[in-house]
Amino acid sequence: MEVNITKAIIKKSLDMWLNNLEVDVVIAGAGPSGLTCARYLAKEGLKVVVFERHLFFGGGTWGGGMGFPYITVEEEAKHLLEEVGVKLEKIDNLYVADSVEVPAKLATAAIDSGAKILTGVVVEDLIVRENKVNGVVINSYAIEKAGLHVDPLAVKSKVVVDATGHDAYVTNILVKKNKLDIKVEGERSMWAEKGEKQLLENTKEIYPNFFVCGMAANAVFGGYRMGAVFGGMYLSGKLCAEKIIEKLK
Ligand code: 48H
Repeated sequence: MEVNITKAIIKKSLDMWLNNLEVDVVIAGAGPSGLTCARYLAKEGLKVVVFERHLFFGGGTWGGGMGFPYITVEEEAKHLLEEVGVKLEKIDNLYVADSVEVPAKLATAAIDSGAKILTGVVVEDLIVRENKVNGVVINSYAIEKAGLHVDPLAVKSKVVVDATGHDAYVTNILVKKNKLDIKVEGERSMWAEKGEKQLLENTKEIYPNFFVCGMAANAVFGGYRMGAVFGGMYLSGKLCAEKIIEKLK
């Protein structure tokens, strides 16, 4: 029995990794923007892998607002939660959703659409050839956390999306290691309405084959933070997917 358990896991993992070494899109970060982006890309039939450093998906959603277990979403974005079956209640001009239900349903929908979410994997670098991004360099987050000197592996992709949230981690690495003339501005203090609008303006391809979405997009371009309103994150993820689909057509 013990050997059968081990064999089943190793065989399945090996097949899965071999099947995901060359994909259409790699998304770094399984927060609300990354999960939404993954769902829309996979729905189009694209091969999508989401690498998430933590063992859980959902990014900054679980804790709601200051630990109160709800998030809010605006009218324009509520359909993106309704599509995945999230229950909403209107309070004043906003809709309120359960902060545990939302990531669970976004991830389920992304997986059911065909996206592969791999947790415990950190995107630590990029493959860049002739001024174009060609894939990502990955490592086990446990190895990184332990500070072990263990060399990474790599996955090839046509497009990479930075959906790593406030730190815009992957963009910072891209800029630093490739000496790019891109300034990562860092996000600004809270201004909900403005920050939400800026998310959409800032969701774009900022280097050949490299897109930013969600809070990472505002961090790159110096947009405002918005607190526990998430409509912009879902809309940004969807817009990013639409731009990638257009590019890969
Ligand atoms: C793999 C990584 C890496 C890496 C980080 O922070 P997120 O939830 O990001 P968004 O942009 O989808 O949503 C932002 C939202 O949650 C938020 O923070 C809001 C609305 N804030 C407003 C405010 O005022 O504070 O998710 C990013 C995910 C996380 O799960 C990280 O663990 C993961 O990316 N991640 N995964 N490789 N190098 N870096």
